[in-house]
Amino acid sequence: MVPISSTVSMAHRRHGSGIAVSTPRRTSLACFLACVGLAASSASAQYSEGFVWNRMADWTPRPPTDAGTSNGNPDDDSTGRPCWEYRYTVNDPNAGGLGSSVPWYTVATNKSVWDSSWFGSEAVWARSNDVNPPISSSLLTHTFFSGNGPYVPVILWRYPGSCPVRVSFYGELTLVWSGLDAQQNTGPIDVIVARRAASGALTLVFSDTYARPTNPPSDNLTIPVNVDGVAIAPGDVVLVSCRSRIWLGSNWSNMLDDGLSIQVTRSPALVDQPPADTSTCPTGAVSFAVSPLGAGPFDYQWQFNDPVSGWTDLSDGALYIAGSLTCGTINGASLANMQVSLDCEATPQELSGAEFRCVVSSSCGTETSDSATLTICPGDLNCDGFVNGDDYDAFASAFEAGDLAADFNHDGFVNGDDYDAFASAFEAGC
Ligand SMILES: [Ca+2]
Ligand SMILES: [Ca+2]
Ligand SMILES: [Ca+2]
Ligand SMILES: [Ca+2]
Repeated sequence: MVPISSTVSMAHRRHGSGIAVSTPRRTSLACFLACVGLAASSASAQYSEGFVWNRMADWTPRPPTDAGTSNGNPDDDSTGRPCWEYRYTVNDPNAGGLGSSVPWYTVATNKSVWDSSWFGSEAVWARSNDVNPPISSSLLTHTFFSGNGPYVPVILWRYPGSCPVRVSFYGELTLVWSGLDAQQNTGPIDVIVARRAASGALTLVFSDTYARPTNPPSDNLTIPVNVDGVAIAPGDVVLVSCRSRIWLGSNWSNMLDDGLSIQVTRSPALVDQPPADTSTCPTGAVSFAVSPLGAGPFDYQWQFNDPVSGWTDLSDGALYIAGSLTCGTINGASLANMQVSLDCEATPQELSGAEFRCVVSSSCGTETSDSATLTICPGDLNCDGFVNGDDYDAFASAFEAGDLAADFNHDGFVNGDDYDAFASAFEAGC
């Protein structure tokens, strides 16, 4: 255990070390305040594109009567929904740093309690009154004394929305190597921003191990963060934490996270995986699939980018191109998985490169997936995925016999034009 006297001493020095808050963080806070107007409607708990969570801006002090309790933990965002939860990992002999089999942020956490005065200074969430690890409005601290640093602060951001979104994590984090023997606090620091899905699956959004700067020497290191497109569904949690790797002397490492913001960049986000590009032969069959994000039920509407009329809703049955030419059969135009069986009257080149996409809807709204491209390999006559001598032989024998199977340009005649067209498709390969 950390001696109380050491803890007191640490705390006074911690604030005496004078961590500067840089201008860019102030600027991002101002930007945040300007963006609050984009707040979501409170009825549906749906957050609009542009909405920003910033822990410092959302920080709500508790009344002194809440000291020693976890009232108000989690703290709420600017719409009044609880989301910022203050915790710490409990000593676990198996817990290690990034890359270990049991990294610290995967270990069970306990809720912190309100301490309205951290050794006479600012308010924090902590293990108990003046007991490490503290988390203030702007930073979290991993403290260690004589090789003992078993309590690591962990911030949990619990997504308070009822509909899935995609978010960006942007801004900066600043590490500060501090302590009574700060010259000994030279060890690297692990930093994580991780997403924990409702299923319990953990994904690192942002993580690395940072060495204390030596050239030039500095106690501070600012880390830019810019990760976009992270899918967040109801029940998901984001963990933010830092942990020193080497525990020497009576020291602590701070991470300022007030410059880190989470912004909604897509709302609602209903498409988890868009359809994939695919290729086939002129008489082949392919499927396009989209997987949804969050809870259903979902409606699906597949679309085709028609060369004449643009994006057009598909329905089961014949696939038309340019309004009239039948190019095959659609099955599952309103399902998550759609099959396209090709049989083009037109030359298959007219459909090659065609784009398909899916409009996914739920009670949260609508999202259109990215499009997938269908590539048709005209020279692959026997549909085995390759263009080789077998295809050449198949064409040559049909051509010799005057069989319409050799009518490569689909004009109703078998002649030299077909031979030339097949020859160039053969050259091109798949
Ligand atoms: Ca708040
Ligand atoms: Ca206190
Ligand atoms: Ca072939
Ligand atoms: Ca022909």
